[in-house]
Amino acid sequence: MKRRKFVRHIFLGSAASFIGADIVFSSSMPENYRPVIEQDLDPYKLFNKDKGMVVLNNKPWNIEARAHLLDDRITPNKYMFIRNNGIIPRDLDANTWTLTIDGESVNTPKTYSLKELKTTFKNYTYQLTLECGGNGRNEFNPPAKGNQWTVGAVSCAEWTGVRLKDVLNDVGIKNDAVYIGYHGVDTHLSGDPNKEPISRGVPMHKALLEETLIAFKMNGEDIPLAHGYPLRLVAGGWPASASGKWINRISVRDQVHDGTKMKAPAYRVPCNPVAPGEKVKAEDMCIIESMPVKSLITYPKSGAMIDENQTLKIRGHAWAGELDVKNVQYSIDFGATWTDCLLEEPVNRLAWQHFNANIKFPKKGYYEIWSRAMDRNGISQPMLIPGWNPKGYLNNACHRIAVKVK
Ligand SMILES: Nc1nc2c(c(=O)[nH]1)N[C@H]1C(S)=C(S)[C@@H](COP(=O)(O)O)O[C@H]1N2
Ligand SMILES: [Mo]
Repeated sequence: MKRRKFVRHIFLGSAASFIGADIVFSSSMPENYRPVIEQDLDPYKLFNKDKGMVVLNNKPWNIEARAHLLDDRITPNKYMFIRNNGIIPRDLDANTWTLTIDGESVNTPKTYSLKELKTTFKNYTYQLTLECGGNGRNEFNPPAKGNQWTVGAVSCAEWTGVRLKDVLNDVGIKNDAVYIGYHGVDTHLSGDPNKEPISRGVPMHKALLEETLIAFKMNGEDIPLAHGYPLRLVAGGWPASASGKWINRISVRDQVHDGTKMKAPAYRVPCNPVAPGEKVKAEDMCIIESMPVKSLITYPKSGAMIDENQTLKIRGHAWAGELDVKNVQYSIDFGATWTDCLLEEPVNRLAWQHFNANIKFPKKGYYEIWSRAMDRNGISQPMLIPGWNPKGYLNNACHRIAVKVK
């Protein structure tokens, strides 16, 4: 599975608009050279993000939301986290964009133009929850290396595209198909055009689900560049690393996809629980599939002051990977007692669900409100922290906010 070989000036063309001026001596720029101004640019303007978003890393760009910014039912771009493993591509032209389906398990590879994809196959729109496998990593002890996400690496936008299933059917898939793997055009941090920053995928049963989309629209508009313009895979409910951005190729494999970041320890957890800090052998690490049940209180903002006798209406979202959420409860006494919240049905499968509750506090003082969701199979969020794992994935602890009653 060799990567397409091409070198180019990553930064020409649209780079000018990006910098706000022509690069006068661009013809003398080394190949793959990144003008230093990029790291100085204001990421909020660059990506149209709200000023409340938190930049965790600028090389590559990784930006997270905060709980109260995720209050919308459908996450708008300005509050959507950005997770990159490499360098965001430039100069992408939707008019000439193509997607190739190849791999051992297709008889004849086929290439579609973006236009063909949009017009040949029926378009579907779903709200899909995307959460980074490392969301919540900052709470693990001993600490895990990587972006120290708190709670904000999750979103639920409305994605429009074609079903991966329809496209795979059109190409024709052999019986020995096991997995699909995506390929995007972002650049490896080293600048080496033969290395991919990431190339992951999903098993066939997930690839063939109705909600697994090859998407070209987000919230009714072209997908913003940082989120995968002009074409991305969206496999809601699974670690968002499975949802490849800027994709131009999907390979149907006769084995578990072996692209970059498919091997242990990337996006894997110990198959069986381990003690905190323990070394885990590669063969004892399992690929993360459906994400665990989780909830987020998006109103009020942590630290809210309320008056005695005031009823506080809290609200938020809950999600549970491939499953739906059966109930959400809140506690104001550190988990000693729990009360049911009102929980809405999901708009569609794999969309997060909204909850709310009216809370009365017994007297003045400091409180914490904890939220705890339970999935369809009866599994709840752990109160504080789930099993430690080497890379700090899957922290689905109860969300907790502080409130002062005065
Ligand atoms: N091509 C490509 N696709 C990618 C990535 C990447 O670095 N390159 N990062 C993955 C990871 S780890 C996550 S969590 C999601 C983040 O999607 P977002 O930036 O649109 O929120 O994209 C996934 N798809
Ligand atoms: Mo991720």
